[in-house]
Amino acid sequence: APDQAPAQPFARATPVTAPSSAAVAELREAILAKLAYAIGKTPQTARERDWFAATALALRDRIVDACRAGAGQVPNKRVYYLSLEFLIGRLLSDAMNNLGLVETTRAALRDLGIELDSVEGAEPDAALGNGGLGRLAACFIESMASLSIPAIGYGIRYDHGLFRQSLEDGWQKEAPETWLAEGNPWEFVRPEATYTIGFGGHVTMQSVSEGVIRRQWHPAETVRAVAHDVPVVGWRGRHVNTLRLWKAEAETPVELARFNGGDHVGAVAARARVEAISRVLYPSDSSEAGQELRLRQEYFFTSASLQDLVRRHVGERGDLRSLPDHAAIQLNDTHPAIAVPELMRLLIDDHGLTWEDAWHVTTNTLGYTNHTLLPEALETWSVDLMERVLPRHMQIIYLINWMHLEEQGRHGRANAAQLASVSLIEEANGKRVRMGHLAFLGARRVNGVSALHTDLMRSTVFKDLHALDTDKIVNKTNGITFRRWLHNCNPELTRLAVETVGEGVLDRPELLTGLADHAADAGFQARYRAMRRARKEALAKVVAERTGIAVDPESLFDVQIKRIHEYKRQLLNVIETVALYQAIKAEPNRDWTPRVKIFGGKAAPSYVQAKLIIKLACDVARVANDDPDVAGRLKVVFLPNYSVSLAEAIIPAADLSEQISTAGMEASGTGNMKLALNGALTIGTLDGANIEIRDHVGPDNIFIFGLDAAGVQARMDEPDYAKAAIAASPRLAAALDLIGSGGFSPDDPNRFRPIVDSLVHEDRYLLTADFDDYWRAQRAVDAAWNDPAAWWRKAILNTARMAWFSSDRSMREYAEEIWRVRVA
Ligand code: GL9
Repeated sequence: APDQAPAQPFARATPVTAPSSAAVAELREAILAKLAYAIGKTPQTARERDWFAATALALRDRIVDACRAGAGQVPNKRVYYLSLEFLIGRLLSDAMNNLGLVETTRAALRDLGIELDSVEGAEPDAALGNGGLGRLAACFIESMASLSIPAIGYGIRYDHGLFRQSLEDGWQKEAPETWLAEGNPWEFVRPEATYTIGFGGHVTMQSVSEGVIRRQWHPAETVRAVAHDVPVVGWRGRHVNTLRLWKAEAETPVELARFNGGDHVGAVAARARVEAISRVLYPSDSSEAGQELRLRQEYFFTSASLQDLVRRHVGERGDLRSLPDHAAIQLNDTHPAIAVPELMRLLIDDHGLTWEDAWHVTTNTLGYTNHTLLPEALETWSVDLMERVLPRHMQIIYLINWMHLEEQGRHGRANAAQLASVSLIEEANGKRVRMGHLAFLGARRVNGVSALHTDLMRSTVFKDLHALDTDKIVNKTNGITFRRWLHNCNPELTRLAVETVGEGVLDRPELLTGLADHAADAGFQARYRAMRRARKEALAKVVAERTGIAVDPESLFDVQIKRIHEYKRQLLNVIETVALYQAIKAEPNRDWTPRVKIFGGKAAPSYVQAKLIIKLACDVARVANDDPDVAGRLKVVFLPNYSVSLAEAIIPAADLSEQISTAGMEASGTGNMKLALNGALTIGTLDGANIEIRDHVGPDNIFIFGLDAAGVQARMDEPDYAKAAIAASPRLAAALDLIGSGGFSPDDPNRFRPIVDSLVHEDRYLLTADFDDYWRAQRAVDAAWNDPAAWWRKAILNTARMAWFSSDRSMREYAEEIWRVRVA
């Protein structure tokens, strides 16, 4: 299929000693047996997809073997990672690499006349997430397995993951994604792990003894949550964890009486309604307009996961009051924040604990990670909706809030403004439950995802809650798994690292620092450049196949890949592209640094402005790519259907990494880490983890520009700041004129007026304020590129100094300070 991402065209570097012929023969026979008996095909009738399924099933057996080797003893403490999103991508290369079977598998398939690359290419991405938040969960699950931290990831088994994006004349079109269309060879269905999830109904009260009232929820509607387990094998196959994804199933598959009465559609209508819960991933990045189905999804997977872990604890330990000693439950953003009242409900209503005991257990078991401070992304649910869908939970929330506000009074903090700011209920526009506040109160630790973001949590959104308990908020800077984002996606760089600093680097990324000793070495630089060259040629092929645009691998590949969002400022990059286009046309004979601007990313389907920005990038691309005046100097590419596997092809080929969000708005970023690790130099603002990346790679090896977070706040208070900035920058004004007057849209000259108008009149993301400094930084990039020895030294130093950003480091920090579990 044209939008399937390419498989890696190069041999992986993991220097497993050449596979023994016995191991190859054994795996070959295992694959053939799967092909025959599990798939029902012969080598003659098998398609690539069948070979993929047979290979995955054969490898899954090895994962099960690894799992059984470690089975038997009950771990002292487990981590439960609750996340509405797991953006996994493909699993085959992870599994092969972590089992040390890449070369064995390649040889086994080659014996059968099949190329591993084409088999890898036949695996669909598991795109059960939108972006950074979901991909972080996938990196964390892999790291926990690699560190042998006993963990279960809990999420939803969406039938349809993130939509497929196509570009029709530059306009984004969405189509359903169908990763399960041909089954999923990695998963085990576990019908014995099925739980009943309720919605709606009413709550009864019953006096059980003097002063003790038992409340019982009687839901009006129920749905079954059925576990589907995907085993996650860690590095060197030492440990296997489980990703448990819940599928919604109706209690009654068909209402037979209605069916027999001739109402064939009505007979399955109720089923369709409840099964909608796990049908589709919500394609929003950050904000979602309080839809009931979304609340149902959140409660569905949270309740199933808590019921599951409570049952396990009771089976293993008996008394639920010891739950905090044996379980750490991490809430990935507020999506599972309903866990706070749900755990209270299970402990009190179902298991008879007192309120005090239940609150102690809850607040010593839960942790909450915040991933954004953007106001539109902070979840709130209307009290009306909550009372209708989750009446018992609403009672518990009110009681938690009442006790919390009482306590404020006892501490003499009872002024109205303070109480309003720490209350779980927001009263501004109709009563709404603040899910961030709820998660904050219910958790023992609350964490941000970069140093700056955590500081901003303390000083803005959670300021007053923070004052009540200054130990609660801690920082845990994000990380990325190097197995996927270096070893699997960049075999040449991995081979180079292994040959330079030794094989131990695969286990201990801090050994990468040894590369710094070779950063100025001409011979080493040549090999590093050869790596990049190979990757750029491979990407150029992908670009040609997908877009028909020819790009020259000699050019600087300037990459911005991420969700399309105004705060991420793809528009700043596009406007700079326009200004560069104008500058080249004005002075065609200057020695311009040849650049290819590469964009990739999806816009939420309802996000009109983001879709218009995609259209603008595509229109600018068409005009610039057709203009002989800039040929050889500037190319612009928008790669459709950005995905995890496309990222794996782009990142090792990038020379420049665009991380240009408005300071204070990108909580962390993780693409910034992947690109810098692979040796792309960052052009970025002092936002999120960019600041820590600068601290690690050194200020000379990164291009920083623009206002910092404090500067942004100050500028926003100035009247008409955008008009003033545009007036002061002829270059910006000229670029905006060309865009606004139809220079890139002669068929519809007013098409981009809304974009220009939003900048002039509002510019909420301070693009005009940062434009000139961004231009300056881009020209500094040009100059640096023209000094190859200095450029490649910087690139190598980036790779050498990014070790700290391994998600293994993040997981060790969570384990020690939040979960209190031992890591070997
Ligand atoms: C995000 C932040 O915006 C990112 O800066 C951060 O790196 C990740 C992971 O912590 O979380 N929060 C958020 O809602 N999204 C993030 O990427 N959005 C999506 O996942 C689409």
